Amino acid sequence: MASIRNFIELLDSKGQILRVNRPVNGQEAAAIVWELNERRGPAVWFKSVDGSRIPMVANLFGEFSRMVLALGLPEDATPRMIRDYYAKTLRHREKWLKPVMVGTGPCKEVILKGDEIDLMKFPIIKWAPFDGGPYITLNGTISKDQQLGRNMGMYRVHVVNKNTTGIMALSMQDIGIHLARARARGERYLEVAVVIGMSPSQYCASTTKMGAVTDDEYDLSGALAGQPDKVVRCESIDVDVPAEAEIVIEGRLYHDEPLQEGPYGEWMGYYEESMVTPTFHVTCVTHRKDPLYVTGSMGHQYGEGEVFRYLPIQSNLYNVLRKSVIGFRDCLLPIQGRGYKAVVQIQKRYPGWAKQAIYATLSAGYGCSSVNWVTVVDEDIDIFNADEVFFAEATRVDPELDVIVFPGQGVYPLSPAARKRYEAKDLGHAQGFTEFAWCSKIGIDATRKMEDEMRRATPDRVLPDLETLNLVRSKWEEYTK
Ligand SMILES: Cc1cc2nc3c(=O)[nH]c(=O)nc-3n(C[C@H](O)[C@H](O)[C@H](O)COP(=O)(O)O)c2cc1C
Ligand SMILES: [Mn+2]
Repeated sequence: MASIRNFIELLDSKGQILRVNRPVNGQEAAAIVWELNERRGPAVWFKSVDGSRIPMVANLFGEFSRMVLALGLPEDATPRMIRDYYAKTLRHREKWLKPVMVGTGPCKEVILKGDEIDLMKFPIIKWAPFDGGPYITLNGTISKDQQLGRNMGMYRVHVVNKNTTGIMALSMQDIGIHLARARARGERYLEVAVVIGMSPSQYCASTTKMGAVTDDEYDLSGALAGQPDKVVRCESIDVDVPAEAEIVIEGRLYHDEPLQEGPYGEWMGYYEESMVTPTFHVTCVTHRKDPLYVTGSMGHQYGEGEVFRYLPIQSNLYNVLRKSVIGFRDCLLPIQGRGYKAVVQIQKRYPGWAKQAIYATLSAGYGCSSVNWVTVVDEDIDIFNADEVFFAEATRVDPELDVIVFPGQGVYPLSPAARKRYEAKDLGHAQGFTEFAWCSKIGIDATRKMEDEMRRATPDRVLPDLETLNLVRSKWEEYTK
């Protein structure tokens, strides 16, 4: 799928887009998207939000079934199959496809500079009632570094006025690394393009922590799409953007202009306090002649924030743990855990292996740095079934022996449980911006215990005689008539 329009057509053909033709305000649009998430409902196309003449499309990716369509997988694919496909595509770098540069594209049909620039003409809404302002929520934020190459990432964008925004460019994210290097070179700003309405594979790549800062998200996008991405050079900056995008906002991100943005209702279901971010000054806006403003909501368990984060973070954790955990079978960040809780399944053949799995999971690296709780279970526990994980935690844990609490450490700044958040004084690469929080971590060994684990062995589970159970099941009508 080369563009978001292809995806919208596909969803339309399957009756997966709700049309809202009456004009609504931003809070009504947000409430409709929330209700659609409650119902695990379709995507939505709004003709006019907050009086804008540009339609707003939301919730395109807010359900696993639509993510399956976006990635061209069989329609009955489970979240686990989607994860396996994504993890494999990330591993098989030899199949990644380089983008091709083209002269121009639909994203350049309208070019606006100087006084013509007005972000307010797009239906960029305030999503939650106590948000600090309107946010661009789904984007590819693209920049370039002479040595490291191109980068695309999804970072929240707080719109302040018609040509100014904040961008949450943390120093630990690739955009932050680019910005820090610009600062070290003595430059005041980094050239950045915020792209809205990209192809599904570009959106996915934008949310993915690649193997290295030098990896180009376009290469992964090409592999996911099965064809190379087409990119065009921006008008006012030296950055390459998807030729078939709906809207491109070009500008300069200033590291010496701190901006107090937020608060913002985040993916995990809480308002995260206001943050200090660099300031983005828009130099040019280009868009299609009839652009669609593509966006999504945060905060709901089944909203786009969670479904989008599911794929890359699950896949990175899986790819790391399959190499580092002894007896590894599977892992999951259950959607209810919002990225903070991991469950790891192992085949435990020696005493203490579950503890090793705890250490490995909490050391899995940046891609999974939000995890502050890991539970390890055996193969008889279906980790995709929260009831079973709960059962294991309740019945296989002697807290004194099986719970390990690790001291506080620096973690991703968005963490409702974190005891404190920090604006970096001067980390060398960042000054004054909100960069990290402080939180401890916990590991729970919920595997069945062996006698060699300093106790009596976990008793056997109660199950009926399996032969008889199968017999009864196969002749149910006869037994019960
Ligand atoms: C909907 C959505 C919103 C996100 N917003 C942010 C954000 O505001 N700040 C951030 O650091 N990461 C955010 N992320 C996570 C990043 O997109 C992700 O870590 C990605 O790997 C960043 O790109 P990079 O690895 O090239 O830096 C968001 C992810 C999703 C799915
Ligand atoms: Mn990156």
